[in-house]
Amino acid sequence: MNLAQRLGRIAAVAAVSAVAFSFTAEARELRGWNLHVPDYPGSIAMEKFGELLAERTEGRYTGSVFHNGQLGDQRFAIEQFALDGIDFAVFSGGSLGDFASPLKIVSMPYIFRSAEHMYAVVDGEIGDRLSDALADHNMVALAWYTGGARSFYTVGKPVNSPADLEGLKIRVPDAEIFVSTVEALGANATPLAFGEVYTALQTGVIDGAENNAPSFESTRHYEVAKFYSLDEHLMVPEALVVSKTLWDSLSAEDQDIFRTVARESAEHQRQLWAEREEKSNAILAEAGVKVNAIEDKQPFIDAMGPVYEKLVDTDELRTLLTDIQAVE
Ligand code: BDP
Repeated sequence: MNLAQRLGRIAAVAAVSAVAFSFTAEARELRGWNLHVPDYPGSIAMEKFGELLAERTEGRYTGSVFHNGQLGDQRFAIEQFALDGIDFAVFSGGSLGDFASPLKIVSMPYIFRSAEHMYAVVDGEIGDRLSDALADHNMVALAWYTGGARSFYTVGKPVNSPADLEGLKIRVPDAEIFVSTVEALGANATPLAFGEVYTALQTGVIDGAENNAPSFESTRHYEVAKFYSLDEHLMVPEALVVSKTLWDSLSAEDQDIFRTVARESAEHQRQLWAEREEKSNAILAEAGVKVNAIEDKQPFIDAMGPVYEKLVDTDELRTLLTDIQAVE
């Protein structure tokens, strides 16, 4: 889809939703962008955000989630916030990092010691700093979902060390952190939209990609890529954001409601995530995917020096990095 087609689609979607859902004069139907299939953990949690919002505001605000990237790919959707084309969304910290550099830091390779460490960082004061950094892009981050840990999946052979990635064309999301990380590991990073990866794998345009198990499974990429090598190079938090224009128009009471239901939806997403990971792993095993545990991740970690040198390039970002590392 080109830009004009996408804008046309957004306008059409907006018109339909305005007619279908405006059931009282004051009711405001919020449009939510989502990349994933409807039964994905984040998709269900976004729906829950909309439902809770309708319940707690007694129908003054309702949410309608457009799944499967129907409203455009991620970079395009992020840009839409500046134009008030989308009211809420869940975006990858890695993708947001191209717009607001602190988000890049929270998406650096091997930055978190564990999922608990990531939650402690984004749920605390640092999460507020990240949200502030998004203000210029007309977004407020209300809560954080987990994006799991991303690892490589390949068509031809497993990956045991960075040397195995040498010369391979690996699809990455179109954002600097993903490109830099995968290139530092020796592969040819190939940015492509999420929805284009299946065909690219099938036609041999790429040799592999990288993602968490639920995305690898829900996209059915495993039908083509039969090796999943768990180096877990990126653990990327995902922000549930609302438009700042909308946020600034809310009363203090409504802001409280929005924040509370966003946090409840994130709680739900994190629980669903653990269940979906298990289910995805079972589906992958059933489909004959060879999962490669990679006991020694040190060579992957050691290769990340240049990524840190290149991207953590201001005092503000260096302080943020140290602060993230200091969180217990
Ligand atoms: C998924 C993330 C999404 C990314 C996508 C991708 O939830 O934000 O954009 O991977 O690889 O896991 O494009």
